[in-house]
Amino acid sequence: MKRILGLLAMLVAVQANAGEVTVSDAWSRATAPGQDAGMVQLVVTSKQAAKLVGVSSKDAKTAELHSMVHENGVMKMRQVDAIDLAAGKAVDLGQAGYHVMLIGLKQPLKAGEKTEITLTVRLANGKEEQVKVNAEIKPLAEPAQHQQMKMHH
Ligand SMILES: [Cu+2]
Repeated sequence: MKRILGLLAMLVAVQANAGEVTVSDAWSRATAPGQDAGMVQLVVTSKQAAKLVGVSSKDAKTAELHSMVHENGVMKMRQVDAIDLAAGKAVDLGQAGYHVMLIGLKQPLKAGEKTEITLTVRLANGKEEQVKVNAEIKPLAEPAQHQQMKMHH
C-alpha cells in the first residue's frame, strides 16, 4: 500500500511540474542561397488560456511573431505582439494565419537539420513559460514561397 501511495505521489508530482504548454509539428524550410530569413510553423497547445508573446532564436539575429494576410491580392506580413491560445486547443500557427519569422540567419537552414527556437507563453494565471522547440528543416520551398519571402524583405 505504501508503495502504491508513493507511486501516486510521484505521478502527481510529475504532472504538477509538467509544462502547461506543448508544441508539436515544428518545421521550417531550407533557405535558398542569399536568403537570410526563414519561417517556422508549429502547433502549440496550452492547458490553460494563454498568449504566445515572444520568440527567440540562437540561429538568427531576430525572431518575431508574424501574421500573414491578403490585402488587395498581395500577401503581407506583419509583426504581432501576441497570439491567443484558447485553453486546451491545439493552435496551428499556419492555419491561424501566423508564423514565426527568423530574421538575419547566422547560417543557412539546411534540409534534414534542425533549428531551435524558444517560445515565451504568458499563461492566464500570469506566469510565463518558456518552451524550447526543435523545428525540422524541410527541403527548399517552391517558387511561390520564395516570392513571399522577397515581399517580406
Ligand atoms: Cu514573416
